Amino acid sequence: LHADGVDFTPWPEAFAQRYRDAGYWRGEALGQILQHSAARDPLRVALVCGERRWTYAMLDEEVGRLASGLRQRGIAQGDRVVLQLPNIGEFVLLCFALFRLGALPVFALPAHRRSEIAYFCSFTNAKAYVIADVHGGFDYRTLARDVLADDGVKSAAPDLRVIVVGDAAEFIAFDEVRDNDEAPTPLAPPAASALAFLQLSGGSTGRPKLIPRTHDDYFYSVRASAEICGLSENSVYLCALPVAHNFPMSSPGILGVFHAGGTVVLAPNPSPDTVFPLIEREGVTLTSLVPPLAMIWMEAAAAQTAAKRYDLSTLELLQVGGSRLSDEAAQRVRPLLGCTLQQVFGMAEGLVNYTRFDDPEQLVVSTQGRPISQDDEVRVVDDDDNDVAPGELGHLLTRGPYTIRGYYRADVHNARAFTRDGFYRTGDLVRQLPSGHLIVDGRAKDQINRGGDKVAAEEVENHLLAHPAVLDAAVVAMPDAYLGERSCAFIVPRGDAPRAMEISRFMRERGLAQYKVPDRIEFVASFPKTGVGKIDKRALRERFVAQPTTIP
Ligand code: J2J
Repeated sequence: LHADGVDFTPWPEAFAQRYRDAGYWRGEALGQILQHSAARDPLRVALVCGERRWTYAMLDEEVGRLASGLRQRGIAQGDRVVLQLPNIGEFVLLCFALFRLGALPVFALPAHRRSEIAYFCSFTNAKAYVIADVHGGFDYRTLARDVLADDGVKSAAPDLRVIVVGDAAEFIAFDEVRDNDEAPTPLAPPAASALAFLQLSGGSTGRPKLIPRTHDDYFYSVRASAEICGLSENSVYLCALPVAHNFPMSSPGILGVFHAGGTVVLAPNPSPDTVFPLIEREGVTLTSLVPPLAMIWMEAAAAQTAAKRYDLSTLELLQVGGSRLSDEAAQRVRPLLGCTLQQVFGMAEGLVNYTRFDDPEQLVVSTQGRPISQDDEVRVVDDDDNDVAPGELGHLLTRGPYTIRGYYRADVHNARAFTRDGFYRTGDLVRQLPSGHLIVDGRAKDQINRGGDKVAAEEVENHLLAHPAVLDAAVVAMPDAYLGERSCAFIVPRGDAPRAMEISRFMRERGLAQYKVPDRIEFVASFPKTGVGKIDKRALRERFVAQPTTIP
């Protein structure tokens, strides 16, 4: 366990009481989302994955068997399980099975590699690691072998079991975990005030931070999101983003749709070739995308010919978030896709903002929405934490009924990432309009937002510094027409500069997710410095402002 035995920072009791009194926290565990909907309408289709379909009753039954089977294999309440699956039905089954068991999924992304996964497993003392055999041309069993051989994992997660969906090789097959007994043992539901899972932070530090969310707080954000987005049992949601990400999971995402009793359609990838036929076949009514994908979909829709045209007319709502959508792109959504746009500005730490259906068009295309809850407290402050004048640009601080009060096992970092009175320092620069709507206009955190994929500069810099020919390194964002930003590593070499290719290969060999490998590498003799002698990243970034670059 953690040194002082506390894994997360609870809300002060007065706040917790207020959130319960207001009806936000209802004492229900996330597993009940499925059970409620199965009781209401057991025969409705809950989940579609390729040619496979599950009704709510089937899903509920299967989740119960899986939870029981996991329990028999020694996974108990409170245990951590690193879940790294693509958009397949088994993700949903396992996620709910772990919720029902009270074990905590750690939501890794398919793009993560040895460096990230070994860290998640060891840092959380994980009991199990779940993968698909092969996906997107990558064999995750090879990754699992590397993870098991990692010294940190061996000592911190000594009995890590690997569960594989598909061909399990020497590992445990997912199909064998299920409890086949006539009546699988019912499990005691976890307390709603307990942790439900660990989500990943975009982060700005050397190691990714983990976000502890409780059943109570997350359930509230899901329920309120489903209401704001008008979900019902007739909603058909296409999950095209990686399902483990907070946006497609909860804003309102798959959990919101299951809560409303609608249908979730999992897309294996977000390309128009894959999703347009799915939208037509399943009568999809809403989906969520990051801005670069929204732009690709719009182009593809505009390019549909009379001879080969998919019917997208069922699509009512396109949610866009994860990074800033330009006003120009926002204006094109309805003309090109024939649906309503909703901007979503959220974060896995909590606060989620939506533009509303009755907002004037001007607000929908030019703002990133307003908070879910009346009890979301938002402050916009200067560098000294003083409130700026209304409408001025400043740092966004927030606290509320579904925003964490601290990262998982991170006391030292928490002292910096949260104010003393519990506001989360989002690292985003915003303006707030009198209506409460926020406009995201920059970032103070040392992060690159690569079309929604967050890259912590310090994490990449640490890997670069491990190369013998790198004396110093600074990773900054450069503007990009397609992704919004890409990453550039400025490197001061030790002696002769190595080739950029050599650095990229080194980064991959260190087991870093591909999206974190710098898009561009520049060797320089020295770095510009600020008055106090720190690397002046602003000056480095400004080298690109003159000529935005796109690298195919
Ligand atoms: C500008 N920046 C944005 C937006 C997020 C819903 C939607 C997104 C996320 C998410 C999420 C932005 N315009 N519309 O969890 O539930 C940047 C901000 C923010 C960070 C959070 C959800 N929407 N961002 O993106 O945890 O910088 O969550 O602080 O991945 O993404 O990233 P993440």
